[in-house]
Formats: sequence, structure tokens, C-alpha cells
Amino acid sequence: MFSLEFSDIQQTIWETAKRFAEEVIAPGAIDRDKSGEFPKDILKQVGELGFLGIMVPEEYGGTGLDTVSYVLALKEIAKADASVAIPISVQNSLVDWIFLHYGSDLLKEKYLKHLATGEYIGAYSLSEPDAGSDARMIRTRAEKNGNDWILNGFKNWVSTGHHSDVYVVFAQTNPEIQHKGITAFAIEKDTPGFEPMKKEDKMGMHASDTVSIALTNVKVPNENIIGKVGEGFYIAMKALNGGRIGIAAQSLGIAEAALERSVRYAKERLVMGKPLADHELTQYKLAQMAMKVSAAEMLVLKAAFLRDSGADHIRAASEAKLFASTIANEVAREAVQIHGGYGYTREYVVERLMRDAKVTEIYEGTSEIQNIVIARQILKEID
Ligand code: COS
Repeated sequence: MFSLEFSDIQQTIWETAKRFAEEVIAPGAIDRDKSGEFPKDILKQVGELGFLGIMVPEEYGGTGLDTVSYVLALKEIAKADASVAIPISVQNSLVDWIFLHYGSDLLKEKYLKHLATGEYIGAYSLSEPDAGSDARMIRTRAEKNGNDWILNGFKNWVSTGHHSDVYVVFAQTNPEIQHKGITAFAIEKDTPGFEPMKKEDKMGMHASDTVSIALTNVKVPNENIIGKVGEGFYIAMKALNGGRIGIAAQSLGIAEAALERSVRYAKERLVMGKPLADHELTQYKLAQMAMKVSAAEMLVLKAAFLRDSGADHIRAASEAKLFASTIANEVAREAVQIHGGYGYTREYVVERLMRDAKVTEIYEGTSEIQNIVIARQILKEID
């Protein structure tokens, strides 16, 4: 990434993340992809580095840095193992952010302080079997009962669903007013009736567990409402604006890894008496891949800078996510092609990059949704 305008601290975070990713995360990536083992010990160390509360102020136990530092760190982690980047992205972009901006003092004390240090892992639970892209259609119901709320329903696609301590769960409190009736709740693991179910058997991102959750008469105290009753949909969407920047950084990490592996392989592999890298067709492929990675870097950093400056960044976040996830898939696919038969084996990693890349076009808003968001923004912005 270009580093012209990075501050000393941003530079330090970037270098620390890069070293940690190369020394601690990368070595076990192939094994975790095969076994699906959750990187519990790695996350503990990530927490100790302050990377599970990067943008949380120090008064709540966080590192007190900005979005630019966050994307630099996340990109390096994703480059080593994109599935390890998932819980880090969810924690920073979604869960920490929601508690920081909408949590009461009590909830900040109860959860944010433990999330920011990495003592707790957090999950975000919006999607349901019949409400994915059309998030406003969620049917999980929360009904008031004295000082508590009783939740019933079914959630799916919850990242880190088996390993989280606290879940931000969105439920409908007043179906008549549709999305204006959605409310956010903080639910602790082991709450009776709150049951993370089967782990999905996915194409990629194997070290990240994705689960469904059944909620049967789950009693949640009123004090665990995040924000106001009826504010949940807006909280979910605003958090996803940051989340999409995180997924863009993750996609960029995958694309960079695919590019670098391709360049190294092309220099070593002899074809028709000369290195693959000396063949013009390969050079063309590498040039296209490099250009796409550079353009994605710009969009990721632009979105992060805008968010840090307090400017509206809905369009920039969606553009970064749409573009970076698209090129991550293109670059990873091309990397497999450059590696030929070897690229199709697990030994050369690029096939994992190709499998891992796919979901970046799906989660935290599909590419189709990002196009809708961008179009709506430009239709508003341009007279
Ligand atoms: N940032 C801030 N506010 C947003 C927002 C965003 N990105 N997107 C929507 N909103 C607000 C709108 O401004 C609108 O406010 P009002 O009630 O004041 O009018 C409200 O939310 C409803 O939005 P809208 O009318 O655009 O709703 P739609 O159902 O037409 O579309 C989309 C909303 C499709 C953009 C939204 O549902 C979406 O992003 N879906 C994808 C969900 C997703 O990413 N799921 C993945 C979860 S993680 S696996």
C-alpha cells in the first residue's frame, strides 16, 4: 500500500500487524483451512495487541486509533488468513462500534470494556432465513414482559456464533411499523433459550464458524437494549457502513496475497525454456492484477479517511466493498490460472484464496445490494 500520508502510529500499527500476521497467523493457515479449527489462541494474542478494540477510546480499554489504522491492520491479517480476519472485523466494525456509539454507560461497562481488550468476543446477528438482503423483513420477535423482553425467532449466518460471549441481536418489537420497530439487544452466551445451532459447511473461510441461532423464550433485561426501542435498523445499517470498509480491507488482503504468490511463482516456474514471468501473456495477467489491487487500495483508504474525517461515507464504503470484493475474486481466480495444475492443489494456497474470496461478494451486503446503495446515493448527490 502507498504510505505517503500515514502517521507514525498508523505506520507502527501496520508494521506490527504485518509482522504478527506473517509470524503467528500465516504458519497455521493451511491446517486451519483443513481442520476448520477456530483460532482461539491467535485471537487471544490479537486482543493483547489491542487489535480487538482498535477504534475504541482508551477510557473503555481500547487502543483509541482510527479507521485507517484498522484497515491497514486488517488487510495484513487477511493476507495471511482471511478467516482469522472475520472475528476481528466483526468485533471492531460492528460490535465494538455499536456498544461505543449506542450502548448506555452500563452496557459500556458490562460489555464494551471486555470486548475492547479481547477478553470477550462479540457477534452480530441480523440475518434470518427469510430476511437477508431485505433486512427490514426480520421476524424474530421481542415482546415486553415487565422489566424484561422475551425473544423468539431464528437467526442465521452468525459469524463466530459458537465462540462469542455477547451477541448483538436485532429483533422486531413492533411489526406494524416495519423497520422502525426493530430494536437491538445485547444477549449473553448461555442465556436460557439462546441456542447456537449447527455450523455451516462452507466453501471457504473454514476457520471462521458460521452458525444459526434459535431463540426460544429468551429473557433479556430492559437494560440490555442497545440504543432506543425502534432504533435497531438504523444501528444495524450504520454499523454495516463501517463493516463494509472492513470487508473491503479483507478482500484487499486476499487480492494482495494472490498477486504476490503469482509473481513469485511466475519468476520460478520455467515454461518453454524460460520463466513464466518472461512470457508476455503472464505479464499481462500480472499487470491487470496489480492495477486492480492498486485501485482497490485507493478505494479502501478513501472510505477509511472519509469515515475518520466524520464525512458521509455510505457511498465510499459500498464502492470500496463492491470493488475490492470483485477484484479479490478476479485476482484469486487468475492466480490459480497462473499456477496451472499446482494452483488447483491445496499445497499452493491460491485455491484457498479463491474459495475464501467468494464470500466477500456476499456477506455484509451482497454486490447487488452495494450497487443499490451506491445508485441511491448518487441519485441523491447529483442534481
Ligand atoms: N446507512 C444509514 N442509514 C441507512 C442505510 C445506511 N447504509 N441504509 C438504509 N438506511 C436507512 C434509510 O435512510 C432509511 O431511513 P428512513 O427510515 O429514515 O427513511 C431506512 O434505513 C430504511 O432504508 P431504505 O428505505 O433504503 O430500506 P430498503 O429496505 O429499501 O433498503 C437496504 C435497505 C437494502 C439498503 C438494506 O436493507 C441493506 O443494506 N440490506 C443488506 C443487509 C446486509 O448487509 N446484511 C448483511 C448482514 S451481515 S451477514
